[in-house]
Amino acid sequence: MKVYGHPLSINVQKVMWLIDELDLSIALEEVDIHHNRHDAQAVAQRCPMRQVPVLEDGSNSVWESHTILRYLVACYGNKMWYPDCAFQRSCYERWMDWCLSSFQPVIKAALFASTPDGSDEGQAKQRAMEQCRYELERVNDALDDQLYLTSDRMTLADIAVGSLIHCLSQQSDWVLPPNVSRWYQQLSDRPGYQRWVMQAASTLPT
Ligand SMILES: N[C@@H](CCC(=O)N[C@@H](CS)C(=O)NCC(=O)O)C(=O)O
Repeated sequence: MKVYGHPLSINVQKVMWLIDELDLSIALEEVDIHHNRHDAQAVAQRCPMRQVPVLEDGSNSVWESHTILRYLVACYGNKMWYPDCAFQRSCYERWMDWCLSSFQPVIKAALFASTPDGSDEGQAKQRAMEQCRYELERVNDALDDQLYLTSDRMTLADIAVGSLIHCLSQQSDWVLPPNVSRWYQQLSDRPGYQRWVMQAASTLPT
């Protein structure tokens, strides 16, 4: 098994962090799909969207980062990572869906859009920052009486959303809300988070 991806991609970082948590020996096949034609072809053969990450498991290719996370825990996780009960799974899956559909696009617009101040785009960036702060407060609420996002145990919700917190923590003009800051410290103690998320300079999908 291998993962095609680039270590600077947050979507790749999520997958590699989970691989560490599950103690699986799945290597990262580093690809540069924008500058290397051979790499671009290898990814295009495995993912119709020509994006990374892609997990290759024998003759199967699995793409979309959160689908890969679900696949890995379903195949290789214990009951803590992949409970039998559909409702228990929904408790972390809703965070994963929220993360991809709402939180991650807002972070991308707030932190990674390069726009001149005062322009329409600059105002859009400002609005995205306000939305990002609002959503971070909702994450803070969820962490009010528990160690992790869904309970006192780590789940895929923490892998998906937690992967984004490091880049927010690096913003000099941002202060993480208190529960989020405590949760970030917990994640920072995990070797997989240190190796794949913290040690890479973060970027978001282009
Ligand atoms: N929703 C996808 C997004 C994948 C994605 O945007 N990947 C980026 C890297 S983070 C990529 O491959 N960009 C290259 C391109 O789109 O050409 C996922 O979560 O896997």
